[in-house]
Amino acid sequence: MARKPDILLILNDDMGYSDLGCYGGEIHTPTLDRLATQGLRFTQFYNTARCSPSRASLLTGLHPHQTGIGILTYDSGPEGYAGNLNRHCVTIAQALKRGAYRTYMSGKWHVSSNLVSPTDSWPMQRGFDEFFGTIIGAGSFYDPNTLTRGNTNVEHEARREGFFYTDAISDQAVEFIRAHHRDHGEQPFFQYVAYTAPHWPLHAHDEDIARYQGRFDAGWDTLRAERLERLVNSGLLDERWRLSERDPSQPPWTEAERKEWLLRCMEVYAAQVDRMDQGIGRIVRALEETGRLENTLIIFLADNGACAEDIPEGVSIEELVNQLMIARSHTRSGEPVHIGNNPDIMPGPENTYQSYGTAWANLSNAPFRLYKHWIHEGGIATPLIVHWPEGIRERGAVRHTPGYLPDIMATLLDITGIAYPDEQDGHPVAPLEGHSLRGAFAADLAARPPMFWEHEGNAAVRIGPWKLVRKYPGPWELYDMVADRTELHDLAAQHPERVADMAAQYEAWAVRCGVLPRDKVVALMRSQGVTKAFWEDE
Ligand SMILES: [Ca+2]
Repeated sequence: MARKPDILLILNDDMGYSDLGCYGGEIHTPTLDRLATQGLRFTQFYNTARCSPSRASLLTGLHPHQTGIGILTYDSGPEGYAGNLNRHCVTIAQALKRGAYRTYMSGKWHVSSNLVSPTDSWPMQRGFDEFFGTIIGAGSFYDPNTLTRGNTNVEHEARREGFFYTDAISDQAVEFIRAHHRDHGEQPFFQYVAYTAPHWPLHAHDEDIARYQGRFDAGWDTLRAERLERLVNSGLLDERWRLSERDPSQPPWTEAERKEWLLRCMEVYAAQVDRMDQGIGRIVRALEETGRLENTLIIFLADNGACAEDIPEGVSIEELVNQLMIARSHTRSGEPVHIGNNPDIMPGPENTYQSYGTAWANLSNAPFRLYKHWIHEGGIATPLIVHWPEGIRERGAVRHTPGYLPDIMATLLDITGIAYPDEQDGHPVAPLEGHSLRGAFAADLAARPPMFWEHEGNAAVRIGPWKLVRKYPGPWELYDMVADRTELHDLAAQHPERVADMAAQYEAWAVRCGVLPRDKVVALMRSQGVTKAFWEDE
């Protein structure tokens, strides 16, 4: 029997559908472009709209609420919203270990509420043989909080000259591959590489930022139209789909103020993605040099759509630094960090902490509507690149088969021939929710079961061409995704019976998976003394 493939699962953080070069964007991503032209690009793959829920779903093949990750990882919250990966799920690492895989992780975890002491929801207790990365969901790229190796805090490792988290994640992944090949070369490996780029704060190197000087000067309106044109020309999107309107809260580019600062924000964002691609290049090279690339299944995707969150000036440093642990008050050399989107301060260096804001996120998600947090296409549509020379015959093809995060576990088990367990460490495990996409490696699949999403009351169900979607607290909207994937023509009024049927299927799913209505979540959090949930700001 042929050796089981090595598996490299690469996830990044808060990136739009059309940012990568091979998905119509301006950003220089030669490594991902190469993987796409020698592998497959999926056009209708979906995440779960937010960091922690997406990671929980990706890792377990379940829906986030089933795993204890209803919203994020704060430990205040009712059943199903506990903020810790619970015992009724298994991770891909735990499942693959049953098939003699060795398992490695480099990067962001973000499915545990305890950031300080190891718990059974930390990576080493969830099937990983080796772990280097952060437990928390965001932070300085120069000096990340909760930097951990195994179960030990190693924040001191960031104090060395030249440390940058994106590079550290890449270099660790390379080292894991080389050490595995040297010490366990006959065994297959699973490696999960979870970048924090390009999540805020906007941190990047001058040389990477310089590459984008002038690249975005045409402004968001022109660039959104150009992206759609490239996506259509490359066969990823249908020419019938119209560009969504510019976000109504944002001015036309011609009327925008503080353009020098605005451009710098987008240039730094691009540089963050660029730096990640450089690192993926080193990882792919390590696979080539060890002779493992041909039989490595590489999967790349993003955890949610681009993020429109502003980091206001005057935001509480106490909250960000001490309570949430997602920022540092001072640089490693002792300078104060300026937190907030102050247009007099150019983002990039360690003493800044900014985000690129709504208008650029609107570009990142072009041609779709809305952002991270919402279940409209801008929130959940992600690039999905699959590369596996020994397992995929076609080169550079595009697949329109819809899929979502629980399908990744199902696909990996299908390919490796490993059974999904019904118990782990004595605890019963919920049945797998995903469906294998292995068949789509050869050709588009004809049909798939319904897909469901919920996050903060925003929700959707997709059945065949129909998508029923709700922006909390608004009513259900209905879209024909074959005719109108950019969600511009709400057909709910024309199809009341279809709306009622799909809404009923959604409600049944929500009850089965432990989804609580948003007002109930808020009320329960209030009753536990939480005066304002972090996610209510957004
Ligand atoms: Ca994210």
